[in-house]
Formats: sequence, structure tokens, C-alpha cells
Amino acid sequence: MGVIRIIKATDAEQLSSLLDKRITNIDELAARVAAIMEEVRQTGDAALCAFTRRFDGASLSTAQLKVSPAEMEQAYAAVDQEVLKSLRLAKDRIEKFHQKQLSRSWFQPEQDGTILGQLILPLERVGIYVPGGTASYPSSVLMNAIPAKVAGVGRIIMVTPPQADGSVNPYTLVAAAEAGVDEVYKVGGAQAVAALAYGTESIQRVDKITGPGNIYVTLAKRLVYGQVGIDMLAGPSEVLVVADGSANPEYAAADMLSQAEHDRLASAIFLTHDEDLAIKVGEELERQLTELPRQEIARSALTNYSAIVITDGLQESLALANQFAPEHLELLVAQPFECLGQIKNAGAIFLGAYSPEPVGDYLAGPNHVLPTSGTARFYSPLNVDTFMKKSSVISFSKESLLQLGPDIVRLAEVEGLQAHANAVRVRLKGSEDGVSL
Ligand code: HSO
Ligand code: ZN
Repeated sequence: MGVIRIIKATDAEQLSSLLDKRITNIDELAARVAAIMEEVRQTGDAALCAFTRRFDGASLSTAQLKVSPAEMEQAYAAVDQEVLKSLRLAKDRIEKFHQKQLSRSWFQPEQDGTILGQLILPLERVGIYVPGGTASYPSSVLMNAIPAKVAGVGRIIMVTPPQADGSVNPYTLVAAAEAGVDEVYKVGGAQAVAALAYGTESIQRVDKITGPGNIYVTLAKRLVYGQVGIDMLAGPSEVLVVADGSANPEYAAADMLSQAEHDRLASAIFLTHDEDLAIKVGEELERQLTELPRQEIARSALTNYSAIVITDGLQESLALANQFAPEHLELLVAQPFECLGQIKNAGAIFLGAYSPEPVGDYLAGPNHVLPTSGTARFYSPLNVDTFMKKSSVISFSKESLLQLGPDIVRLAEVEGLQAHANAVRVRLKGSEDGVSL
């Protein structure tokens, strides 16, 4: 067998169950995560330093948890100027896209003096989690911080695990400064989520935590949900490509590998009704894989959690794509816009031969923090609304209370809530003849 399995659409069920198996022993992990978080809740910064030593191998004092202005300066001195330019270009494009998402408060005045409306307000403090680990993601810093900034969030606090020498990747730091992050702390994992949710001596608690992380981070977010807001529960990343005979197998394989290289648990799925193309994509994957520095990770993702699926037509491919609800959906077909109307579930949709997924990962403008593991059925990409909340506004005039009072009283009484009815009655007693309250 080659690096990737080739299966029939009728066996696609196998694939979902395969993917479901990616995360095992959840309960055991959740118990460990809960213990870590409890320790942070009880001993604050001391626990953060201890866990950072244990999990990241970095010995930091409490005072060193926060990235200092001097460290930020060093980061700027260390980064390549061309990369800085590209980061700034990405920032501008991401910012422009997200500005379009900004919803405004509205008020609806009525003839009788009633005013109803909706205030849309930014959150005061948010925490963004930026993974460290095998790859560092300055792009994810931009994708989390920019929508928060556009929303008008008061204070953006970033956490990211340090390297063993206690430093943070300079590109990650520079991206934070460029995007307008206010504070950066060198702490990761469940301990970082606990610090953001509960607060410690040096990290003030936040109202919402966003950003993807590994299984520990995700479980930690699940545990604090309700105490603070969270964006979504992210799983391993995936791409699903729908292709017809017009697709270039070299492009398709390159796109699948770009996702596969993220993580051993990542998944790349290729759906086509063209058997010849399917075989060519398989061959291309083998060929391109051998040239990749992260080939070991990509190979593992392709072998264990990926597949080429032969369908009986484009319609079946699209139906399967909807069932799968992929994080990234690529439409490598001759007429991609003709398929768009049939897509029901996908985090981000990439149309045509010149929109490979990395375009969206870095600088197209839309967010790359997307719902994974089939959750595109009900979650949206990270966006400006993620960092805002609504308050309803109700201002009744005396006239409208007179008009609608009897209905309120009736509804209150049927619920057996006399005090509710009275709150209306006391305002209207004797004020108008003929109104029976
Ligand atoms: N494809 C990842 C995002 C990313 N790629 C960051 C490169 N850097 C999940 O959407
Ligand atoms: Zn990516």
C-alpha cells in the first residue's frame, strides 16, 4: 500500500470512525488537566513557574513570566526585515477583511416614544492562546489579535509556551506587537488557560479565551467554559479537496501536504470521481513527501488519518464533503462557483486552482482559526463578533406601557407572578379611564 489509502465512497464511513479515534483516553487526560488547573487556582504564579519548568523545560522566575520591553526590542532586532514586511502586509489584509465584519449598535424609535435597540460592545479583556511546540505560528497571533483589536477589546493578553531557554520565538513576539497585543506571558498548556480564567498574581483574569492549542489546552478551555467565554473547541486540523478531471494532481497533492505537515493527527482527504486523477494524486503525494523537512509528521498524518475517496460523481463528492464538514474545503473543479451553492458545512472554502489553503493561512484576509472535526456544522470561523457581546435596550414611553400593559398583566398572571403584574399596575393606576388593569 502507498502512503495514503484509496477507498470507495461507500466505505467513507470508515474514515469518520478513523478520525473519531484520534483522541483517546480523554477522561484520564481531563483529570490531569483539572489537577493542573486546580494548582494554578490555588498557588497562582508559583504553579505557573513550576509547570513551565516541568513541561517546557524553562526555568523562569515569577518576574520573568511577562515578556519585557527589552525582550520585545531584541525580537525586533532579530527578525528578518523582509519577513517583517510580509507580516505587515498580512496584518493590513486581515484587518481590512475583519473591519467588514464589524456590526454596529442600532436603535429603533417608535411613533409612541418607545425605543428598542441593541448595543454591541467589545469585551473588556481577552486572552489569546498561541501554540509553541514543533512549529511557531506568528500568523496565528495575527489571526487572533486583529479581530479582537477591530472589535475594540480593551486589553489583549497573549500566552504562549516558551522554548527551553526561556525565550519566545522573535517572530511570534513581533507579530504580537504589530497586531496590538498589550501583554505577553511565557506560559502555555492547561496552566496558561487556568491563569487566564482564574487570574494569578501577575496575570489578571480575562472575560474570554480564544485560540487553538493541543488537547491539553482544549480540555482546559472546556473546563473553564461558563466561567469565561471561549471561542470554540478545536481539534486536529484538516483539509478536504473536492476535484474533478480538470484538477492538477501536483497542486492537489501539494495542498494536502500543506495540511498534513501540521500534525501527526492532521487529516487530508481527496474526493474525486476521476479514478485516473486519484491515482496520480497518490503518486504525487509519495513524490512530494520525500522532499519535505517535516515528512515524518506528514507521512504519519497521510497514512493514519487521510484518504483518497473515489465517488460516483461531483454530486456525491459534495454530499460527502457536507457530511464531513471540513475545516478547509478546496474546490479544485472547473466551475467552483457553481458548487458553492451546494456547500452547507465548511470552515473556509477555497475556490479554484489558484486558491491553495496556505493563501488563507497567511494573508488572504479571512481568519485561519476555523472549526475542526466536523464542528463547522455549528461553529463559525473566529471573527470580530467572537470578541463582542450584545446588550438589549428597552425604553418604553408611558403611552406604550398603557397600550401594552394589559397584555403584560395577563401574561404575568398566567404564570402566577403577581409581583410582575404589579410592576406594571403601579405605574398605570388611575392614569387613564377605560384601561382595565
Ligand atoms: N492551517 C492552520 C493554520 C496555519 N497554517 C498557521 C500555517 N500557520 C489551521 O487552519
Ligand atoms: Zn496551515
